[in-house]
Amino acid sequence: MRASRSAGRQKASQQSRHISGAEGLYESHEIQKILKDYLSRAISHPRGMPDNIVITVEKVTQKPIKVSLLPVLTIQCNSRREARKFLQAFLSDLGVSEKAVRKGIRIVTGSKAMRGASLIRSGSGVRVEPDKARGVRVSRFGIEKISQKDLSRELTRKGINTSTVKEAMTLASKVASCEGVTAELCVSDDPHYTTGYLASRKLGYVRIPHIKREGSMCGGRVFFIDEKAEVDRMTEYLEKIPVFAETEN
Ligand code: WAQ
Ligand code: MG
Repeated sequence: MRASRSAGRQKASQQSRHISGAEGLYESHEIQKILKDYLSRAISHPRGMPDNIVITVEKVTQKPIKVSLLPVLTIQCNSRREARKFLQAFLSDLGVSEKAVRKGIRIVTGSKAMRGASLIRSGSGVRVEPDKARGVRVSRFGIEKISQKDLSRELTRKGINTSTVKEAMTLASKVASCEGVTAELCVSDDPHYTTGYLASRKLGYVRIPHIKREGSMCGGRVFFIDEKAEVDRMTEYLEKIPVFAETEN
């Protein structure tokens, strides 16, 4: 689902502002319910009322690849300054250069809302996604039924059992499973949602409170990728290959 609002007098198809988006991988009997759910999300987003909503349903014939659901952890963080320090320290540990980190933070806290994610080379800090306005939109990811239940139980215990967290964890698990991805940085574009995350195969899904100021319209995602990673192959995997995350038992 993609909801947007046209900027000024231009038509929605020309220059438009991203309001809300969502995607997933579902069984055919779930479609009706999901469509209703996506529609209500589109028209009740805190970023505003859209004037254009596009919902696409595609049949997926390829069997989903199974990947591990990342473990979740929330760090104690009380300010944006602290959040920035955590990011710099964690990303530097993962081998991301200071230049790349600075660029990544600038993108996720900037005012240009993208629909998708930016790809940044971990060493040089060069930005390489094919479409800079749109970014790479991760799609075709879901969570295996039993794991969904296990996860809900765990998140309930931690007081964070929301679809926002579950969807973000599922998306992050697909991204982390992509060859060439070092880490993902995410800041919600919801002005009232101030917890973001840093995710990687090595760290897991690390939630960072106070990553942005309450009321801010900024938000975005950055995937830090290997210096030599093949962008076309990664984009194909992230956008097209069906993936199911599951907990390891
Ligand atoms: N693929 C790539 N980028 C995306 C996608 C996607 N499928 N969906 C969203 N983005 C980008 C886009 O630039 C958005 O502006 C930005 O990410 C934020 O998207 O554990 O809700 O849907 O409590 O606002 C984090 C949860 C929630 C933290 C993240 O993201 C927690 C969230 P949003
Ligand atoms: Mg959002």
